[in-house]
Formats: sequence, C-alpha cells, structure tokens
Amino acid sequence: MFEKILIANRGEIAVRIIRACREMGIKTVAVYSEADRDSLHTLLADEAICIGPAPSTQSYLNMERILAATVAMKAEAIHPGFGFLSENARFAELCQKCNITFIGPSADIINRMGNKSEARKTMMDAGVPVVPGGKEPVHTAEEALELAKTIGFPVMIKASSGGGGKGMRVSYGEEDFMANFQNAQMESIKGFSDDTMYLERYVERPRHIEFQIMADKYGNVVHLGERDCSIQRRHQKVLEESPSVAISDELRREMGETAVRAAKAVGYENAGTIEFLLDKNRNFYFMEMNTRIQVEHPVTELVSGLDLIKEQIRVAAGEHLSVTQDDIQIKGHAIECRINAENPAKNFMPCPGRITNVHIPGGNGVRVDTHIYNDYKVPANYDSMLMKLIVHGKDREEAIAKMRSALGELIIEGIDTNLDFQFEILSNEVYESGDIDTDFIPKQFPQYCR
Ligand code: MV4
Repeated sequence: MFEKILIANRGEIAVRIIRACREMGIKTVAVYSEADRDSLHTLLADEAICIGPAPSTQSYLNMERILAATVAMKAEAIHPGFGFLSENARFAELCQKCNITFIGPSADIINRMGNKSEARKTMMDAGVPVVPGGKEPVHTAEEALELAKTIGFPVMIKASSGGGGKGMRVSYGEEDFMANFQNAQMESIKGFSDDTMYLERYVERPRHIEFQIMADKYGNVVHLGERDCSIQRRHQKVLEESPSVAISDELRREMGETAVRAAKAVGYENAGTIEFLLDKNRNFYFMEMNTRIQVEHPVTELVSGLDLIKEQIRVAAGEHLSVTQDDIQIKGHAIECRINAENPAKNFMPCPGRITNVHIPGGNGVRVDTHIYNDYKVPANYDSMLMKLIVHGKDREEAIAKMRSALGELIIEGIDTNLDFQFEILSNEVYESGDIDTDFIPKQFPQYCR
C-alpha cells in the first residue's frame, strides 16, 4: 500500500480523499493555490504545498507544478478527484513517466473514452446498445445531412470532443439541419479545436441513468447499481439519487451487466461511470463513459456500503477488488443535493464571499461532505459547490423526508445559496411521484429558466 498520496484537488472532494487516506493510515499532501491558504483541505492534510496563484490554470491545472510537488514531498501516488486534471490523459501519462501512480485509469483509456464518437464506436463493437445513428464521425455539413436523412429526424448533433452540452444541437428536420450543424461545429472548433461531429437519433425527454463500475488490474469488474441524475439545469446536475424508480431489479441486472461489458471491452481499471439515456419505453442507450470518481459517488456509497475512494486507492495499489458482484446488495434509497454558492433568482449567478455562520445538519442517515466552516471565504476562482448533503433512508419516501428535514436544518449565512431551490424540488409533486426526466427543471421551474 502507498505510504503517501498527494491530492491534486481542492474543496470537499479533497477533504473526502484526505479522510479516506487517514482511515487507511496513508499520509496526505495537499496542494493549494494562493486563494486556498485557509481552505479546509490545506489545513486538514498532513502536509501542504502552495502550487501557485489563484487562477486554476496556474495552480490546480498546472501539471508541472503538481508533479514537482509530488516528487519534492515524496508522495508515490496522486489522487486527481474530479474536474481539474482528473480526465487529462497527458497528465496521467506524465505521472507514469515520473513513476507516480495516477489513481485512475490509464492515459490510453482516458483518451479513448474522451473522444465521444470513438467511445460510441468502441461500444457498438462490444455489443453495447447505443442511440441509433452513425457509426463514423462526420466533418462536413453535406455528409452530415445525408447521414441525418438515413437516421430520420429529429437528430442530435454532437461534438466528438464535447461534454456538458457544448457543441450539441437538436435538428427537427432538413430545413433547420444545416444551420444547427454549423452552429454546433463552430462551438466545437472554438471550445475544443476539433471539427469532428457525430449524429444520433434524438431521444425525447430521457432519463439520465448512470452505472458506477469499479475495476481492478486483473480484469475483475463489478457494478454498484445506478444513479438517476435526470434533475439537471443547463447540464449541471442538481440532485442525484440511487436507486432510480424507473429501474426494476431485472433492468438493473441487464444494464449493470452491460456496463460491466462496456468496461471490460476497454480493459478498464479503477472507478468509472457508464452514462445511459433511458427512453420512455425503458430502452437504454450508452451515451458516454466518465473515467473519474464523480461528484455524486456518495449516493452509491450509501446504498452499496462500499467506500469508493478507498476502493480506488486499493486497486491503484494493485490489490484485488474487495467485493464480487454477488457481495453487492443495494439497500434503501439515497439522495444527494448539491448546495452551491449561487443565486437562483439571478440566473444562478455565482455568489462567492465570506460565510458568516454555518449550521450543519446531522442525525441518522444524514451525511454532509463539505469544506466550509464559520468565517470561511468562498473564493471566486473555482466552481460554486459548497456542500453535498446526502441522506439514506429505508425507501425513497423516507429519504425524501430526511432530505427535507436536513435542508430545513441547514443554515449558511453571509452568501446566497440554492438551498431554497433544493427545498422546492423536494416539495414538488412531480418529483415526489418519481416521474422525472431531463426536462424536469425547465418544465416545473420555468421561472428559474428565463
Ligand atoms: C442526448 C439527448 C437526447 N438524445 N442524446 C446532454 C449532455 C450530453 N452528455 C448528452 N446530452 C443529451 N444527449 C440523444 N441522442 C439528450 C441529452 C440531454 C440531457 C442528457 C442527460 C441529462 C440532461 C440532459 C439535458 C438535455 C439534453
């Protein structure tokens, strides 16, 4: 096992990783920017080293600084968390060259899954269902239109290097296709310096269902059930839960086996997520694979009982998976609300600043992953997530009741947050009924979507 791990991240996930290491008897090194001198991860780690100025391009994204810090502090491994360098193939490769273990999959796999049209092709070859559409990517509007006609409208135009909804357009017919294709492609060229596009049939009002998988170096892969992440706003997840009310035990087995097959097809290692679209008729289609630990991993931890961060560290150190598929049983229901420093009434504008007072809820089945504390100043340089409030109940009804209770108890003063917005979601009848899809927020909260 590693003696010392460097955490190449900040905020609640850095704190989460430090705690896992401490429980495992592993020493921790935090890296921090000049804006994070007083951040909890900096204070909590055994050692901490400043890696540069506040902007993330000069600190948390600065590969050379982070690698130099790792060597200087004599850490054997880097945990990248999520965001920042977590899905940067070049960084994973540089780690390997420096004889440092990158806690995640290989650079080759990050590359292959980061290219969405290649990932789609790989999955088609592995017999994983994908949304009907083209197998090869397209580069010109003319060849795209020909392909679109064979797929049938409406079609979804997607950028191969895309993600988070960037470089993505729906076309409802031949008339609007060219303009939409060109807009999507322009966005892709601007955002990712890549004109490679691909087409899929448009799936109306799908659910976003993702399966957590975990793999060791010896070809063993398990899945830990699904998360329903349909409640999103502008491709930002707001609330996640596990299990999904839309998934029967039989469908879970089928989708889970498919997720495992997808991971095995690329020789996957470490934690990963297979994203599916689930349509109205319960057909599921591979969408993307995320090659990192995700923000919403705690809901899976609560229903599966597995500590995903510890398992990531174990398999990265060469240990076998600590569980087999038969060991895994999904128990109860978990919900996570992301609490952000933002103002829902002002188009969710980020609201950094000093937190003057915090009261953190607790109790049976309530988990809080956060880095905030009284008098902490939220820097303006990073994303606005302050806290993940996660609850675990015997069923969905109990989990909803617990979340309402916990949200009601949570106090964050001094800055604006989306706490009331989360409470409104938990009080919404459609949410309660479980009939949720990716249109939930625009349909139920149009006043927030102007
Ligand atoms: C789709 C889709 C419908 N049909 N693909 C959004 C982000 C990117 N990862 C893929 N996305 C979608 N792809 C086809 N063929 C609808 C979406 C989508 C969506 C997906 C998951 C969660 C929220 C969403 C909100 C709008 C659109």
